[in-house]
Amino acid sequence: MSKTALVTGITGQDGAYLARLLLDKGYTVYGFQPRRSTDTYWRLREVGAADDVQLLAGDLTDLSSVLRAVQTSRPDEVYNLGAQSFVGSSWDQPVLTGQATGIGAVNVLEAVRIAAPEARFYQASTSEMFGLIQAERQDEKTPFYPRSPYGAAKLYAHWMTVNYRESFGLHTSSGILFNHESPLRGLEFVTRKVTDGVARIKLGLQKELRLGNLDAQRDWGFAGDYVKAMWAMLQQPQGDDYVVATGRTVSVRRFCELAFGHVGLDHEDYVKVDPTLYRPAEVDILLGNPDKAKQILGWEAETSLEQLVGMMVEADLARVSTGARG
Ligand code: NDP
Ligand code: GDR
Repeated sequence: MSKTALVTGITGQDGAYLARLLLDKGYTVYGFQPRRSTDTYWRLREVGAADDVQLLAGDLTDLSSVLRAVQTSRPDEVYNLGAQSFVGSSWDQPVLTGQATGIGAVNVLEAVRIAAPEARFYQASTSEMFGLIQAERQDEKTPFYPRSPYGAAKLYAHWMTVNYRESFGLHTSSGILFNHESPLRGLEFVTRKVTDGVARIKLGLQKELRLGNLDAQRDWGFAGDYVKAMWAMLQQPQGDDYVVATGRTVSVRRFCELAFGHVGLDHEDYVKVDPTLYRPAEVDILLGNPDKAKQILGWEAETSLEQLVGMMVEADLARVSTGARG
């Protein structure tokens, strides 16, 4: 019999790739979706999943709607991807971030505990929880020291995921995912801001690209690879925590060099540093150790940074030249 999954954050980057993956595996897929006044389905359309997922309206901050979604969908697996996920906005909206990103996860855990205790639960945890803690490579045993309201809210959700496993015996897993990007990434995140800027500059629609801290280093992978790790975690006999990363880190400057270089331009001619885009506190370097994911889940990043940059720049060139949304 086919399985049923409930995915919060289904209209986001990872939600779209995960929906596609689950549909391809024969799942019935329900998406939990907050009401918005504008169309938020462009990503689901891009992966050809918009007509195949069943959407349930609600908000992560509203336990009654989360509970109803779990009761209606009767899921075998619940993926909690919904969140206020932009670190930059989290200083402007710390309370909302705490409610959606922190309490929201607990609302989903509670709904699972009440209405579907046999369901397996995935929490979208993050390398931002490591924050200030530098290690040769950050792994499941590295301590946490979040540096933003977002990181702190995610850390609460992470520990609640662990606690619901240990206290109530629920099958809960926390994927500590490092940055993952794609042509479906939101424009506010630096990689997509860069590849969209490269496309506009190449096509003569923009003259320069203003960025903040170019020295920050990130372990960037491809979102399409990372959703496979989420699914693999829920196929294990026990819930657990896993770091998911590529094991390679580069600076924002180097990302710019690759992206501009892809269309034969020199980033130094176009990138301008704008100090107003610096954050109140920065996470200087993230570099993950995905050995446990490889050993237990058989998961490895399949897409190189160079392939990822090429894929994103090409998608933005096509989008900008046709005026397509995204
Ligand atoms: P996105 O920002 O693209 O998607 C977030 C999703 O959450 C959207 O569908 C959004 O809906 C939804 N959402 C926001 N607030 C609420 C709310 N109050 N109630 C219900 N839904 C809500 O994020 P990604 O796809 O990139 O990331 C998925 C998850 O993984 C997030 O939790 C993120 O924090 C986490 N993560 C992401 C990483 C990355 O590099 N991408 C790395 C590690 C963790 P809408 O668009 O309508 O607001
Ligand atoms: P991050 O992603 O904060 O790592 O969170 P983001 O792309 O926003 O920033 C990465 C680094 O780039 C620097 N930077 C800029 N960032 C943005 N957005 N815009 C700029 O103009 C700019 N210039 C420099 C930032 O300072 C930072 O150091 C992402 C999100 O997906 C989280 O939800 C997720 O948990 C983490 O990745 C892992």
